[in-house]
Amino acid sequence: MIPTVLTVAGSDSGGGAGIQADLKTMLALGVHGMSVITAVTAQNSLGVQGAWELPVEAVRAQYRSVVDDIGVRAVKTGMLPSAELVETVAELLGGTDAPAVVDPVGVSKHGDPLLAASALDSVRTKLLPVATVATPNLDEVAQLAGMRVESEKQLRDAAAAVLAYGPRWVLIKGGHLPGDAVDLLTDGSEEHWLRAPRHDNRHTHGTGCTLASAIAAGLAKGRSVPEAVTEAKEYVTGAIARGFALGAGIGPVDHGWRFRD
Ligand code: PXL
Repeated sequence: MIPTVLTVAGSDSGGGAGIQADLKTMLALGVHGMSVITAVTAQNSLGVQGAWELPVEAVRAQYRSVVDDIGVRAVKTGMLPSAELVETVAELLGGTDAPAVVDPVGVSKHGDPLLAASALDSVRTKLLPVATVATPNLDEVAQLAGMRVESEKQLRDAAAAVLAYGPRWVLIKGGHLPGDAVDLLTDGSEEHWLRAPRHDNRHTHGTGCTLASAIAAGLAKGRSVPEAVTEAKEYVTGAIARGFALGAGIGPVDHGWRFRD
C-alpha cells in the first residue's frame, strides 16, 4: 500500500510553493499526495499578484471527501488565510486520527501576507494545539510569539515559546540566521539540532512548504518525528542546492533533484 498524505494549503500558480510544492514533494518521496485547497493565489517569481480564499464549506467538503473514503496517514497544513479557515481546519484535524504537520504560514518569500492578522490568535489557540509537529521560521516565531531570534542559542527560547501553545513537537527553522542553516527540533525533553551548509542560491521559493510536506511523507511511512524531520531536511537541502531560475525573480527549489542526480 502506498501511504496517503493530505495537504491543506493554498495554490501557487507559479508551481514553486503551496499545493504544487506539496504534491511534487510527495511524489518525489514515494507517497500518494492529495489536496484540500484553501485559497488560490495568482503568483509568479516576482510575488503574489492576487489571492482568493475558498468558502469554509468548500474546504470542509474537500477534507471530508478525502478522509472519509480514502483515509490519510498524515496531514500537512500550509496557507490558511482567515481565522474562520484556521478554526475549521483545526477542528477537522482534531477529529482525524493521523499526525498533523502544521506550517504556520504568515508571509510569502516576497513578504506578501498569506494570513490575516486577525487569524493569528486562532493559529495560537486552535491550530497549534492539534499539531504533531509545528514548523515556524523565525518570522513566524516573531509573529506568533512576539520573539526576535538573532542567534542559534535563542532557538531554544523560541522553541519553548511555541511549545507553550501546545504542539507535540516544534521545529524552529533558523535558516534566516547567517551561517549554516540550523534548525532545532524538540518536544521539550529531547533536542535534535539539524545543521546543513548554506547554499549560495537565491532560488529558494517553496522551501517551507517542501520541508513540511517531506516531514508528513516520512510520518505517513511510519517514521518517528526525529527520523522524518532528519530525512526531510536532507531532501529540502538537496532541493535548495538545485533551486533554479524561473521568470525574472526568485525561482523554485528543485523537487525532482533526486531524479536528476
Ligand atoms: O511558503 C509559504 C507559502 C504557502 N502557500 C502558498 C504560497 C507560499 C509562498 O509563496 O504561495 C500558496
